[in-house]
Amino acid sequence: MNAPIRVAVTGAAGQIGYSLLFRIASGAMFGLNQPVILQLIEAPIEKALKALEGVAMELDDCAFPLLKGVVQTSDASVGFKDANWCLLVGAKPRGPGMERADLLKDNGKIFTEQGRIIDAVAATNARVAVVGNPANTNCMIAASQAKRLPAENFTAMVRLDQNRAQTQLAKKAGADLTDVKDIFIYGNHSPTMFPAFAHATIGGKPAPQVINDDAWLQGPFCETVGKRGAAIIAARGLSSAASAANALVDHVRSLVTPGAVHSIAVKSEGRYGFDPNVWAGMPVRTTTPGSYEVITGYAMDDFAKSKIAATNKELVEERSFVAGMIA
Ligand code: NAX
Repeated sequence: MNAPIRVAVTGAAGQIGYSLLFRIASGAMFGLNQPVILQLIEAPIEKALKALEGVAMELDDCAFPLLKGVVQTSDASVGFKDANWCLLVGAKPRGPGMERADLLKDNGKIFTEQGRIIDAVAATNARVAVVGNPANTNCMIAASQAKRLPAENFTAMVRLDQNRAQTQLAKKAGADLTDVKDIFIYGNHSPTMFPAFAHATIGGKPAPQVINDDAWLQGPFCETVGKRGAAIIAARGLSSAASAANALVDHVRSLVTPGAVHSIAVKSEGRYGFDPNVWAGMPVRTTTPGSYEVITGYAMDDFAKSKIAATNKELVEERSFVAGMIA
């Protein structure tokens, strides 16, 4: 058995937290030989902290063998202390009539502070994964505060979009889900993101050849994946939570599994035509646990280039709204 690692989770009493924490504590994220200490961070709101107490009681009641401790706090410098992984789930939701620019700025304040504190108190070489929306831009803001931790340690989650795309392709092809490979998400975690179907394979053959319906791939497929979050809200009355928690388990699990190929949002450095300083979804291959190399060299046709240009434009615009917050 390894020594326990510390996993900090913000927004721990929220919807996603309620699905996520039990998966981490059961070993789904870091494996069955890896004990964990959960460091749960909530906003300094009485109701949220009370709810967090209840979640911690339920964690106790699960008697998870791998769970070696639970910290509950609203103080980020306590919650991120010595954390090996910082999972930034908590964020301010968009209220009725709220402008996108205001949402970006309000969340920008949260992620500026969290980025600064993580850089000051988290473990050497801590990894940060951002889920709270707007995830790509929040990740960029947090990373901009870091002087000690390198930018590549900060990733944002597009795995839910990848998982959604994989399932849609399998259903359309009448194939088993596990036969669908190499479907990667480019750009923002928003309806503009691009699931690059041309590079996917189904049963080892190119997905466009198997599906044989380019109009569906370019139209309904991209639209269904892009607007899936809104469809879940319309059906459930609440945003995706269990599937988002599951996607974060997958995001981190893939990042600690050498050889795994998957999509994460990283600092683009100009790859695939993105602005060099935005965090954009793209394919990576995990090298050593927690580290990865971006897979470059996938050729993009005109359709793909136009989709990437659109999602890049949105990321650049988001950055312009928070320009004053980027250190
Ligand atoms: P909830 O509103 O249920 O929970 C959020 C929790 O965060 C609340 O308990 C709140 O008190 C807490 N919080 C707010 N500010 C905080 C701070 N400064 N420090 C610590 N905790 C803080 O939202 P939930 O459904 O759990 O969603 C969380 C975030 O995930 C939202 O921003 C949501 O938009 C985003 N999502 C991102 C997805 C992705 O694929 N990247 C998909 C799912 C989800 O929509």
